[in-house]
Amino acid sequence: MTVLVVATSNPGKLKEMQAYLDDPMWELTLKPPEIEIEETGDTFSANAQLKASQVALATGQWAIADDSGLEVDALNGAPGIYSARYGKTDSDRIARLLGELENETNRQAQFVCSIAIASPDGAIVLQSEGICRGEILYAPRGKGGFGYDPIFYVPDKLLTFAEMSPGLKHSVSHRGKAFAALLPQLEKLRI
Ligand code: ITT
Repeated sequence: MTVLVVATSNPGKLKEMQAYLDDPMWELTLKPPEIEIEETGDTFSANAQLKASQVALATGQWAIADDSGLEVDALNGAPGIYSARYGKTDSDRIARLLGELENETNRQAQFVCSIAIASPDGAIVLQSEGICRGEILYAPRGKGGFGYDPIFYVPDKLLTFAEMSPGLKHSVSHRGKAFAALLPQLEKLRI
């Protein structure tokens, strides 16, 4: 069993990542709260690499990080990599986004998730990305999930992420797709 430090402070993400990494090969531990990484990259991928690499170096263990966010077409891709910094709480962030979209009729958007895994020396050994297209509703719907889930509607499923079971969100979401691409590569590593 190899220790893998999950490099996130977001409890919603952590819960999903734990479900995807439910494998006896890994002993998951949480990033110590005193390790704070400044997200200075200008892409999801750069920030995921930064978080994984810095946490691996600081702990001397393998580390996995996820950088993700919501890109809204009518806002030229905003909030994008600034999704977490769009407000203090999930409801502030949702209110700001809905305010900026107001009566805009183009509600097309996508969630993006980039994942990186670093070895204990900080080197990035694996990376993957997943995208899920959807639409931004005019008002929140549903109580599940976290973050922007209540306003992100997936037309194929007729549900918001917050109305989906964890299993359904897993099968369609940006994070689910990124993990689906990553897990076979991870198994090949055989650390
Ligand atoms: P860590 O960096 O500590 O992992 P964070 O919340 O700061 O946590 P990010 O910088 O990657 O993470 O920001 C992601 C933002 O996008 C944050 O506001 C999330 O709530 C939101 N987000 C990401 N995935 C989401 C999902 O599946 N559903 C809803 N919101 C999501």
